[in-house]
Amino acid sequence: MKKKLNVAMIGYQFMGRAHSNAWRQVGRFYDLPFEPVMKVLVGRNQARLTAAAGTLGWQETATSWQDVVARPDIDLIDICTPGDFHAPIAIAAAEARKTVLCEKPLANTLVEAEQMVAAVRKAGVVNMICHNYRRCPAVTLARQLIDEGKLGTLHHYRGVYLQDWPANPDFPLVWRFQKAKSGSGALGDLLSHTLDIARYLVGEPAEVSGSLKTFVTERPVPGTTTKAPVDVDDAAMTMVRFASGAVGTIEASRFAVGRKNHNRFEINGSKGSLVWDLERMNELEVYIEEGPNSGFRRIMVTDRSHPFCSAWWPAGHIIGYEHSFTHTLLDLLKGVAEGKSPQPDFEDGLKNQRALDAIETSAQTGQWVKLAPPA
Ligand code: SOE
Repeated sequence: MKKKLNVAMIGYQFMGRAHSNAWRQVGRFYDLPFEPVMKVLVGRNQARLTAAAGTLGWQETATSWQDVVARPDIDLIDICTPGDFHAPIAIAAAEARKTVLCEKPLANTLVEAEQMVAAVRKAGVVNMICHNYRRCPAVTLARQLIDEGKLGTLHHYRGVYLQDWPANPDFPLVWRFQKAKSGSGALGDLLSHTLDIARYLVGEPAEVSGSLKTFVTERPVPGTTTKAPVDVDDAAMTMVRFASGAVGTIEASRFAVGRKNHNRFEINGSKGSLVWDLERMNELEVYIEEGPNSGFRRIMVTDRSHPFCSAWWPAGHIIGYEHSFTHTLLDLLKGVAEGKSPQPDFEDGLKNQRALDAIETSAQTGQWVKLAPPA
């Protein structure tokens, strides 16, 4: 009999659904050190919460996250709320000696992110931030190829993350358009992912030159025709000078009409290049310089030997977006067993946040902003 690990999850919208699916699947496909138990789902509206817990598979519900964090039978807190709740919940969870998993971006402000890192360091608890795209098998393979030196010296990172869901100016002023709730717009929501992939594959950014744009400056308050101001960006762009000497561009937009979830990067090194696109997430395009007939080739990253693939289907039987969350939980649970935070952890979240903060400063001043060298 495996030891049980009781999980409480706060929030049950899109990310809560994705995490719940992963909690349900992870132990059915991978041999885990623990048996995760979907113990408590936390939210504010009891009727909606009860319905969500039934659909998603949680045993109990609770309307006070403070009570749940204090429960001695809860081992792990999974934070899927809007950004304004990340810091208070994560800090309380760390103080209560729970393992903490937190959705991205880590916090709404740099100060909060620093406080969160201080709390998990002091408590010595295992912690992780959910940048799930690192664990798409093709992205993990990209890292392996880079580590093996197949690309030589890295020169360029070119990342885009494009969506279009609020391009209509009548789309309501939901929390994602309110700085107090979300911290920022496309910057924290989308660019943070592409930046995380850049940090994972290319290394630390040393300097950024950013630009932010809000196209629709007021939107209808939900359920009314009254408009109120939008105080976050709709699009965020940055040039990056990496500490390694590589250079990059990252662009994120919610106004790329026709693009639903276009998350793509290209990396060019002295000996080769890599291209990945979430819309074809099982494939990695690889170019290795080998003379006139080198050409790009397409690797289907579904062989048993490929990262995370041994537990799924026979080669060629593709997996999807949701699997990246299952892989994230797999590594989190292994981390709990070893007492070691898997990457990306809160420290990574803080480094990401420093870069987001620098991009905002640069957008305001029109100057390049240097990031402190990694501690
Ligand atoms: C925004 O639309 C969003 O849901 C992000 O918040 C997620 O992190 C991203 O993976 C998909 O898009």
